[in-house]
Amino acid sequence: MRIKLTDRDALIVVDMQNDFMPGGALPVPDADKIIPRLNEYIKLFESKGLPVFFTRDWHPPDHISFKGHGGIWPPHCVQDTPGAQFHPELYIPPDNKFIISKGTSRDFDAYSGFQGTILDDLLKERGVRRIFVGGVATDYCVKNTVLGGLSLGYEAFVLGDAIKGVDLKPGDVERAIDQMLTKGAVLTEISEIR
Ligand code: VGL
Ligand code: ZN
Repeated sequence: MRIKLTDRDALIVVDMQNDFMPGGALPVPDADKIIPRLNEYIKLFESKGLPVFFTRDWHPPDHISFKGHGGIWPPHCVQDTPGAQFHPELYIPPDNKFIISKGTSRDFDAYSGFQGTILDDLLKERGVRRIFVGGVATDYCVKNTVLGGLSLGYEAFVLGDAIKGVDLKPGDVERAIDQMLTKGAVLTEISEIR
């Protein structure tokens, strides 16, 4: 299926932070391998004057998702630490980009970039109707961002060649993709997008 980008489209790059990369606090296998492809998408959207949103996990040091504080995850993406920075090779455009921090309050977690943020308002202000979503993790924040967008009425495209998952339980990634498609998302890749 060929997809032509229009002025109602936006790119959402999910959580491409050091802690989610190999060697980080909560590594997603091969997460760094998708950076070149994500950069292609980012430059494509930039070249068309379309907005690019970068979500980031941005937790306080005692966040409830952390082991010892009620959660299941090792501490990760603690505000203002190197692990919370975007991977240095990720291309961040100088203009028309937005950083969306989530999971910022101690007592709430957010797997969706829409949860507790102004992402929906920023998209609506710009007349965005279709979101293109890549990043990590397929089975957590990518999935929940796509499902959140769909339930808010956006059309959602999952960038199949620019996502990586955790697969804590084998099959989680496949199930996550299936769930997104069942709710109406479209799975696509760079060769289909113009
Ligand atoms: C994520 C686990 C915990 C994600 C964030 O970005 O997918 N996963 N916090
Ligand atoms: Zn987190």
